[in-house]
Amino acid sequence: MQEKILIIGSSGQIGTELVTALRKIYCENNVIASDIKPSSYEVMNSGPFEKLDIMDEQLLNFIVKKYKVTQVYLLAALLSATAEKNIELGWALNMRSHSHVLDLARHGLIKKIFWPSSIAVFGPTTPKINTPQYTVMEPNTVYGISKQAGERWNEYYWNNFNVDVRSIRFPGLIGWKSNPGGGTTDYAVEIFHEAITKNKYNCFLNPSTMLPMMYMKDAIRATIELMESETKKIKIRSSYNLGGISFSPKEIGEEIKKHIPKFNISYNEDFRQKIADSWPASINDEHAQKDWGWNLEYDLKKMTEDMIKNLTIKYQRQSI
Ligand code: AKB
Repeated sequence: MQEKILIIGSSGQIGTELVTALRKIYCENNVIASDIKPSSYEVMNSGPFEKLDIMDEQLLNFIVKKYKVTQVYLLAALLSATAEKNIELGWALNMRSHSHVLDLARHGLIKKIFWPSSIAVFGPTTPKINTPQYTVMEPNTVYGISKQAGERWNEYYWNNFNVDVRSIRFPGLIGWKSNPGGGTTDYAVEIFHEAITKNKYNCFLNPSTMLPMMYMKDAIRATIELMESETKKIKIRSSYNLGGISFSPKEIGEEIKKHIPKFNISYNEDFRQKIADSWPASINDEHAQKDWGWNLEYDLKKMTEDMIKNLTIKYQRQSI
């Protein structure tokens, strides 16, 4: 049977790249991009796009039936920093969108769901180094609480309604195709933009804040590998830990300096420092490795080279 895939949140950090990757595998017309706002030129011009406010359950059902959708990737969410500024919207959007999509599967309209969780499910009482899959989880941000509740819903829908929902606890994601999206880890995206355009960056976290991060190419590959794994291999239905690479603002600054010697980083902590301090510094992902063969490709050096190369070309093209 031909898969028809709906991506909700195609204008965001993951969506921008995932739509293109899935269109290469499943063909342009079988991957429907959707978002409340238009997506990148590449996404808008390579296949179908539907304007969708994910709070509108009726419209979601209409789109799913119109295209005979079989799989949904629900990427729309308010990230940690943005959700702290509007807690009601953060909670409503993150929770309702999720239950709308889970219910599509429960009622037999779709067969498979991808829903990203986050390292934000952990909190200040979680062991910080090499954080295990199963551990204390007391998140203290709206975003983290919504992701933790979402993980519990995933497992509940799998256990009680056999809903095939798959999930990854993403670390901070770094990519060059889209702009930062309101997350605490987004300093590690902003730093590249400012290094290339201004040779300097004023970081909102302190120099030694270690956080787990991942290059977008690895994150997209992980998502597709998890979704394409045989059902029997998926032993964890809440969400899988993925480790990525751990570094501090000082360390990434030093790596960027190797390519842009004039680059200078300064520091001015804001409210996001407290969020970062509540998250792990590094993550243990042995379950993902064992269950579905996860393997990281990009380290800090390789990611920095690729980011600087591609972002520089992007800015050069924009200035022509
Ligand atoms: C954020 O910083 O809010 C996100 C995340 C870690 O999920 N990038």
